[in-house]
Amino acid sequence: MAILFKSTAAAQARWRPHLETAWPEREIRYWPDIGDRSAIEYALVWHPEPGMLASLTNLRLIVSLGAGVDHVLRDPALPRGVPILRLVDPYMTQAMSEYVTLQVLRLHRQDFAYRAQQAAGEWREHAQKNAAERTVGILGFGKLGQDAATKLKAVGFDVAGWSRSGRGVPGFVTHGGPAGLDALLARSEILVSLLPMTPETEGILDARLFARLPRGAGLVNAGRGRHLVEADLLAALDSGQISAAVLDVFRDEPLPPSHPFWRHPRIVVTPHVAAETHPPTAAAIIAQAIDDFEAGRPLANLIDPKRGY
Ligand code: NDP
Ligand code: OXD
Repeated sequence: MAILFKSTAAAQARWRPHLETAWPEREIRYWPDIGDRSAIEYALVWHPEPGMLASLTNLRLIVSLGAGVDHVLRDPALPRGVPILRLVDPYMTQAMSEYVTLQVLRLHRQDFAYRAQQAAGEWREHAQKNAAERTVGILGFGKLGQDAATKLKAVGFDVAGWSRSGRGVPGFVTHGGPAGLDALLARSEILVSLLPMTPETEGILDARLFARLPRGAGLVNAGRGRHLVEADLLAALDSGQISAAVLDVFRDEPLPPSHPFWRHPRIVVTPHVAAETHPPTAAAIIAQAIDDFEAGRPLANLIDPKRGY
């Protein structure tokens, strides 16, 4: 029985010592030196090449080396019936909440305006609300969305969430499905997207959605780049419907050097770092999940391929 690890060379160097500590007794094979494919029962992957997983004829479990699974589900040859586990790591969740809190505060405290004024040497005050007077809406009220909401609420923000089911979350107003989206958008001066990438969410951050936000709303996208219709964001910034945006994820990563987002005065770009995987904690979580799987214990974070997340 062997475990395959497939990610970038840089990620492999970061993960390797932690995987070997987590599984001293197991054979771990690192892409591309994978040997006899039929011996591989577990595949730990980030952006596997389409068809690669199907070539592992005795595969029992696919583990995403990230919270999102869109990079696995995009494979048209994905072997049917092999369960897919995603990474849920409290260390990563904390990282995302730190990122969201920083960016929501940046928008709330009008940091874009003050940075521009500093560049121009301009001393000018703007009226400032308290956090309790600022409404924040979170698209995607799952593991990451709920934790970020809790931390934003602790700062004082008035936070509500939107999910597919609209299931209640103690302490928050929640909205669900397409019918609940209007209500969430209408009350969100700052909109944070922490949605997974699925056929239903692709392109959701578009002109139609921006038009339903209060004028001058701020946007944070840390879900996936393909949620955003880039031209619609640029138009909404030009018109003032969106006042500023913070983007961590992009349709093309790395973001091409010539891309207009890099130099836009009201866009902050970060290079997909909102919540990086953290091998010291993640390797132990994955090792425990595989032990549970082998012992027939239920796994908490299996995804539903039909739902797409
Ligand atoms: P979860 O599966 O825990 O939560 C997903 C949430 O999105 C759920 O609330 C779900 O609804 C909701 N949702 C899914 N589809 C729809 C839809 N069509 N309409 C409305 N709501 C929908 O995922 P996580 O919180 O762990 O992660 C979310 C995403 O964050 C990841 O998929 C990934 O893309 C991104 N991410 C980005 C990182 C970064 O560094 N930028 C790092 C880690 C993750 P319901 O509750 O009803 O199921
Ligand atoms: C993830 C990510 O999905 O880093 O974990 O984007």
